[in-house]
This record gives sequence, C-alpha cells and structure tokens, in this order.
Amino acid sequence: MSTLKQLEQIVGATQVLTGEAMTPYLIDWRGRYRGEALAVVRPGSTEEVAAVMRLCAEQRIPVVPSGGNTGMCGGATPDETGLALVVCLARLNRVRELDTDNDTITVEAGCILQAVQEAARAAGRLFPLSLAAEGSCTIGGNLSTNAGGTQVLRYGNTRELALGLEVVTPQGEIWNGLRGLRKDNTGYDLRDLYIGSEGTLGIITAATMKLYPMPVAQRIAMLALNSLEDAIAVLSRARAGFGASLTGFEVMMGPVLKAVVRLYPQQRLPFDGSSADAPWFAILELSDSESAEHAQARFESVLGAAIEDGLVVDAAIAENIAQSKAIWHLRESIPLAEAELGKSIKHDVSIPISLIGKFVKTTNAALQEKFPGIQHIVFGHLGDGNLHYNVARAPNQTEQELLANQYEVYQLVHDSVHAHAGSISAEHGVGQLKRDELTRYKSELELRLMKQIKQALDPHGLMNPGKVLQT
Ligand code: FAD
Ligand code: 2HG
Ligand code: ZN
Repeated sequence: MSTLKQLEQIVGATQVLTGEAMTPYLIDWRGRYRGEALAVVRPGSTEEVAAVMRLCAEQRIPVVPSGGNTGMCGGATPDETGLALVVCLARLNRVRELDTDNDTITVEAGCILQAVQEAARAAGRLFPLSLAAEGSCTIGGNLSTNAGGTQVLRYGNTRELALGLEVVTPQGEIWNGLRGLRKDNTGYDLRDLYIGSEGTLGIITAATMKLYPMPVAQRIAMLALNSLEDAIAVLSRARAGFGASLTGFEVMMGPVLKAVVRLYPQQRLPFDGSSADAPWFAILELSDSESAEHAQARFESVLGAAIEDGLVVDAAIAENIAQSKAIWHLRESIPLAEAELGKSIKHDVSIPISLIGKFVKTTNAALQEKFPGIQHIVFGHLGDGNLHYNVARAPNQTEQELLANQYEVYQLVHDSVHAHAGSISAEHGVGQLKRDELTRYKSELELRLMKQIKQALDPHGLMNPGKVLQT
C-alpha cells in the first residue's frame, strides 16, 4: 500500500492534503521561505499523531510539525526536497481540563492562544501569554518556540508558564508528562528540553499551563520620550515603584509608530503637536491586585516624578478600556505594518538593559557607515532587554538590493549583539533563519552537547531537518 494510503487509513482521507491544498503549509507568513512536501496530514488525536510518527519512523520520512504558521524563522516550512511530511496540529484543539484549585489549564497543542486566554478568563483566571499573533498562533507553536510577548517581565516566557507536556517521540511513543506540579525534581527535565526545540525533538500534543489571578485594576500609558536612554531610566523607576505590578514596558521608535498610523488611518497617536514627533515612545502597564485607586496613586507617583525630572516629554494615560486597547493596538500593529512596507531584515535580540543604549548607537552608526541610508526599525520589549532591531531598505534601494546584503547585515548586527553580551535570538527561535548564524556565537562544546541531545532523542534525524542545527 502507498504511504499516502496508509496515512489516509490513520487520519481519514480528507485529512491528508496533497497538490494545491498544501500551499498554505509550504510558505511562511512573511513569504521568506518556500518548500515542498510529500503531503500535509492533520491528525485529530494524540493517538493519530503517534501512529503517523510510527509510520514515518518505519519508512524514514522526515516530519515538519506545523501550528498556526506565524513563526518568524521559517521553522514550520519544509525544505525543497519534497520528502517531508508536514504534520499540522490544528485539529488537536480541545481544552482538556481547567483546575481552579491548582490554577492550571490543560490544553491540546493546536489550541489557538486566544482560545486559551478566553477559557481562562471564563473561569476568572488570567493566562498571561500575550502577543500580536494570538488570534492565529497555537499553544504548541508557542511552546516549541518558547515565545515571549508583552507580559514577560512579570510572568516569564512560555517556558515559565508550562508545568507539564504530552509529547509524541519520533518513534511514535506517547510520553504523558502532563503534571500540574510546581515542584518536581525527579531527574533530567525532559519538559524543558522539548520547550524551545522548534519541533526538532518530538511533537508536543498537549500541555498543562499555569494560570494567575486576574488583575483588579490596570493603568496604561503611552509616553513620548526624547531618547532610548530616557526610556531605560523610566523603566528603572517603574520597576522600583511598581515591583511585580509592572506587567508591560514596550518601546518603539517614533517613525515606526508614525508609519503605523499612516498605513492604518483608523488608528491615531494619542498625542498632538510636537509630542507626536517625539523620537521614541514607550508603553507602560501597571496591573494592580488591590483597587483602581491604589493603581492610580502608584501610577501617578512614578509617572509624575519622571515628568518632573524631565525624563518624559508627554504622557497619554488611558482613561478607559477602549483607550487602553487603542494604545496596545498601535504597538501590536507594528509587525504587520512593517510587512506591508516590504521585506526587512529582522534581528530579534536581547542585550543587558544597561547596554541597550550603547548597542543601538554603535550598531546604527556601523550600519550607516557600511550601508548609507539604510533604515532602522527599532521597537520591542524593553522590560525584557529584547529589541526587534529590524532594518529596511534605503530610499534609493530596491528590496532585492537590500536582501542581497542580508548576510553582511546579519553579521554586523549579530557581531555587535555578541560584543554587547547579548543573544541573537531572544524570543523567535532559530528555525532556518538563524541556524548558520548560531554556529558563529555558540561555543563548540555547546553545539556538540546540543547535537548529542538531538542524536539521543531523534537518532534518525527525522524531526524538522535543517532547523536549529546544521545536519
Ligand atoms: P508555527 O509557526 O506553526 O511553528 C513554529 C515552530 O514550532 C516550527 O519550528 C514548528 O515546526 C514548531 N511547532 C509548531 N507546533 C508544534 C508542536 N505542536 N510540536 C512541536 N513543534 C511544533 N513571538 C514572540 O515570541 N513574541 C511576540 O511578541 C511575537 N509577536 C508576533 C506578532 C505577529 C504579528 C506574528 C505574526 C508573530 C509573532 N511572534 C511573536 C512569533 C511567534 O513565535 C509565533 O507567533 C508563535 O509562537 C508560533 O506559533 P505557531 O503556532 O504559529 O507555530
Ligand atoms: C513583536 O514583538 C513580535 O511584535 C514581532 O515579536 C517582531 O516583527 C518583528 O520583528
Ligand atoms: Zn516581540
């Protein structure tokens, strides 16, 4: 019997896609990568995933796991050989359990992030992972890339939110590690190996995630600032003044926000006059567990002092939920606006916060010297020391001319990140985009240990070949 027929027997004929029907799975959302595949399968249960994996192991068929295809590094896009099977987890989308005494939710890997947030909210709890792709990314994809987002400074990355996993191994065994335990020191942490492994070690089919109390009150402001250094000074005061109540601190270059409102005229900057032309903006979010009055008093005291000391040019404080949403919407629109403006060269970097000002100044200068007129698109999660230091074409360049230099640009920026004690992937992962760059900055020992782990868990190298590690 042909492989396709055997797959149909496992998942049903309508869940094996070939030909044109595969197209959305063969290209990443940014249009940077295009591959081919033997087929796309859409299993409906963990047992079906396991049966598919057993067949792939027997026939040595490479496997590419796919969630919502919103990843930034081409991790879910198969290579060009057409040999791989794309395994899409979208049909595994049930909430299996919500336990308010244990403050946990157990969900299948294909659950859309927003659906997990909504299920938590319906039970009076907060699931704090929050990112602009939340309407289409899956919890399996979030776990596999160890996604960050806008609430990391308070709640941590996806890794910190995960207590247990269910995983199908490349041999087709099911590991049930769905433990809702906050303490479990029983040897090597398999869960943490799979998280962030971008589908190169196994397929995550379900997870038990932490829940938190809903905040009683929130205060959100957009700040107009004269410099990145001032943003860092305000962040430092907000951390000291708000403690664990500081749940968001984002920063973005003025021209980047201006581009958002130009492209999406229904959105508006909450400033007029010269404040709207500030070189930098920040978003500050306080989540209080006492009362609206308590939140307001804390917010005013930190912000008032920062304004008095000349660190903040202007502050637009949201008066209601609609205004809070509008402020966050401006920030969340940046990646889509950037994509509409053309292809850019993306760097998702983390730097010790104390070195961020120096990093941006020296890297901007070095880029301008080598590629005059190249445009900087800098924004990100300043509270986590995570910048999206993206680069767009100079006004007199074509997109192709920009991309022709992409490897030189990566190296210049990543060398600077390395020189500033940073990491070349803060939250988006490695995928195929940064696989080769990784070898420039990881030590030989680190790479060897990573390859040994890969060899131990995936001895035939079938899981997502060509991603994360060179094969
Ligand atoms: P996919 O893109 O389908 O896959 C991503 C990787 O995980 C691939 O390597 C794939 O093989 C693997 N994978 C997927 N599912 C599984 C599984 N069940 N088991 C094993 N491997 C699997 N990221 C951030 O960290 N912070 C942000 O603020 C942020 N904002 C974003 C904003 C926008 C507008 C967009 C489009 C993306 C953003 N991202 C952000 C990128 C983010 O990494 C992804 O949105 C998300 O985490 C990936 O989920 P996905 O389901 O789309 O995974
Ligand atoms: C964000 O923070 C995402 O908005 C996307 O991580 C970053 O588009 C980017 O470079
Ligand atoms: Zn981000």
